Amino acid sequence: MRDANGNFSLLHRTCSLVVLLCFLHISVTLIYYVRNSDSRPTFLQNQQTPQIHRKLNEQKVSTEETSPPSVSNGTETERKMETCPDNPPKLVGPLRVEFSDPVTLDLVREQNPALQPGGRFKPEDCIAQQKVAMIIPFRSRDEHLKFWLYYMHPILQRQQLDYGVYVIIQDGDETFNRAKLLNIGYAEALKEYDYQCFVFSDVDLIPMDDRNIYKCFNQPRHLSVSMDKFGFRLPYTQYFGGVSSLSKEQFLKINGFPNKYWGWGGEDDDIFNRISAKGMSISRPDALIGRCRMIRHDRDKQNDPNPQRFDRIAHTRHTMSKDGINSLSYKVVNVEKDQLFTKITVNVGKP
Ligand code: UDH
Ligand code: NGS
Repeated sequence: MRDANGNFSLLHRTCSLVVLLCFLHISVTLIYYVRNSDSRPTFLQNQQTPQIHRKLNEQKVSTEETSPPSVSNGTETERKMETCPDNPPKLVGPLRVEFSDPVTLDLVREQNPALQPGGRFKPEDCIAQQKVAMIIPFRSRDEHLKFWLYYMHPILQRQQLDYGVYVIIQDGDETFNRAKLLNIGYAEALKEYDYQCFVFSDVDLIPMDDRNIYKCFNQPRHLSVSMDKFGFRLPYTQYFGGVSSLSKEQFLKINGFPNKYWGWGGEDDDIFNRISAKGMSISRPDALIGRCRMIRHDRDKQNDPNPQRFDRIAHTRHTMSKDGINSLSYKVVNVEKDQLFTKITVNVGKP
């Protein structure tokens, strides 16, 4: 009997101890949870409501390398909306990009019903961080332009940009002048809308990852850093060709781009020289996110390598204050507005 009593009392004490320990454990957990409610584990953060998710993204704004968000002077509804996040929620990451099956403009129009005339778009549920003009230098590359529009419109919409697409067409068949067309794109786009950022894109380059955001950063940005034709690496450190972005301030600081590079080559190196002459550096996405494909093609007519290019890039620092956006002259020949783009045909003169 004494044994049974002894066993019972031991059991009783053990149970009390277990209950006490459980109570202690719950109390400590509760206190810890209440004090740290903002730093819950990631799996919980991912299940939060969109509003909380947006807050988390907002906190990152100050640490990111982006330009300051735009100040909106929009409508009442716009004022109530929040700025779009740094990491737009609909991005999908790596993309399949290929050019074997041709696409039609009608298909691209059908697939992008949210576009406004001129290839314009604004996100519906938040205020875009930046107003971005996409500038494409162009002549006789219609097949490439269809692919560009087909791939880029959905990407740019997922990136939640307030953007417009400007195709700047060199009229006639004189020697091609890529950089001058880009200057014209800057000037013409600004006549239409208060753009703060300008993305300059060759028509034959498509990003392979939509996290490569086509916007502006604290330094001029080189976006096509990892091209298939160069084995997914930079051909040389100073390379600034293909796709780049500059804010209005950055563009004006370097007096825009040179107007005197007729024919192929060197104008992108001149732009690089301007940027470094003004004490800026190049910002780039990492090599994985910056992968892109180029549509293979033959050399264009009237765009042979420019024999003067080496001499010109040797003198950028002396020429850049006189040759640039401050000396730009051209004539607009035609403007065409489509759901997918604004095409501006221009007379750029000749060498
Ligand atoms: N561009 C045109 N039409 C032209 C020339 C150039 O639209 O006649 C535009 C187009 O946006 C192009 C960009 O200008 O993507 C740059 O042209 P580029 O000739 O400097 O560069 P790309 O990479 O060709 O297109 C480089 C020479 C290709 C030689 C190929 C030999 N297989
Ligand atoms: C350099 C050119 C750049 C050109 C780059 C890549 O040599 O303009 O090659 O060209 N600079 C000079 O010629 C001074 S590419 O292979 O894309 O045709 O962008």
